[in-house]
Amino acid sequence: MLMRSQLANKTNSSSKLKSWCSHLGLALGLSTSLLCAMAPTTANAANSGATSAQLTELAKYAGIDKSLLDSAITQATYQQKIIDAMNRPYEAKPWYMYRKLFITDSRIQGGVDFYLKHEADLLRAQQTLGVAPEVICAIIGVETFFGKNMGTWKVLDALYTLGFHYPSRASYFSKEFANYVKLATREGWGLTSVKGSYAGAMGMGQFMPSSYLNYAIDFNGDQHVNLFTDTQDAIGSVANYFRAHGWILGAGVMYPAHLNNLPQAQVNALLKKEWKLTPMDLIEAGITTKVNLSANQNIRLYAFELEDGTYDYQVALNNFNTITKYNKSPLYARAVYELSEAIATGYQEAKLLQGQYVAPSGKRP
Ligand SMILES: [Ca+2]
Repeated sequence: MLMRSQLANKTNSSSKLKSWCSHLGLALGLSTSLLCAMAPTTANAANSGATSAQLTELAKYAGIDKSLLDSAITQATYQQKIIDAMNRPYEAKPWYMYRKLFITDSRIQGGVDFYLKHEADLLRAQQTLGVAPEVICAIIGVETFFGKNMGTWKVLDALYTLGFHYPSRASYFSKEFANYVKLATREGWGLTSVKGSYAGAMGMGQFMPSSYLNYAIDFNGDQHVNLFTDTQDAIGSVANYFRAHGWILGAGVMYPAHLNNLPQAQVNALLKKEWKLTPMDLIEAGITTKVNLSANQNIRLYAFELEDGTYDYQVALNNFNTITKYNKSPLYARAVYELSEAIATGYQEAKLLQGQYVAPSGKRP
């Protein structure tokens, strides 16, 4: 996850590849290591490592003693398969294919089960952090299938390999390496004992070390932040990340847009406005939505490719933008949103069977 939002700032293809491989792996129930790291390993690729000056700089950045980094480096192992995975070309998938990977009956049912099982913590997250329970469920569902696929790489090896042997992303990953050492020291983890994705993302919500340090919280009061086996912490941490990135409880996420035969050139101009678009722009262009959008907000028009080659146009609101802070792909954000809606509906139905009516959450457009 969070790794993806940060990788997302770098617009090269490797972040997308990783994200895609991770997604595909999750969707197929495979680990990313199985799916995306099948190229042969070359031997002595790990000769060059960090310089002492570099480690001094990183220690200063992370606010830790350099000796911790020196020690960590000696425990890390270069993994050629991680480099291979990062280098594999990325092929963008259209929405109609992407959707099928994530909006599945098993993932929806998994989300309903997760919601029912952790209802009290999810509702507490909603009350104290202001984030919709079904969205927290959907994130954990998309990222790791509710904690089932959290990654099989040693995080130390992943961040060492990418931080010191992958020049195009070394600046980012070497900092994450230092953040990881800081985090592991704080939490009392053995450096080589923690597993994650091949990019070093950890736990049920796949937090990169910097996000773990900055946004993960102890939501059950045991003095540890454990996103691996402590579901309460995972729920609270995803909610806290969303809170910090502007989620508005009770506000809408996205709505279908009706173009009403607007010429394509004008549609393209509106797409290009990104988040500078306003509801007044839509009105002026003759684009309609079934709901009346509040005037005083920034919105964005997105086009999602359908199987027949046409596009499905949607108006995205602030909360959609917040989901893209977790992973910048609009496909990811829409998948999370649609999954969250399906989970919410399934939850209401399950509660009804228990004799309890739960009103659908009204959303202000
Ligand atoms: Ca805890």
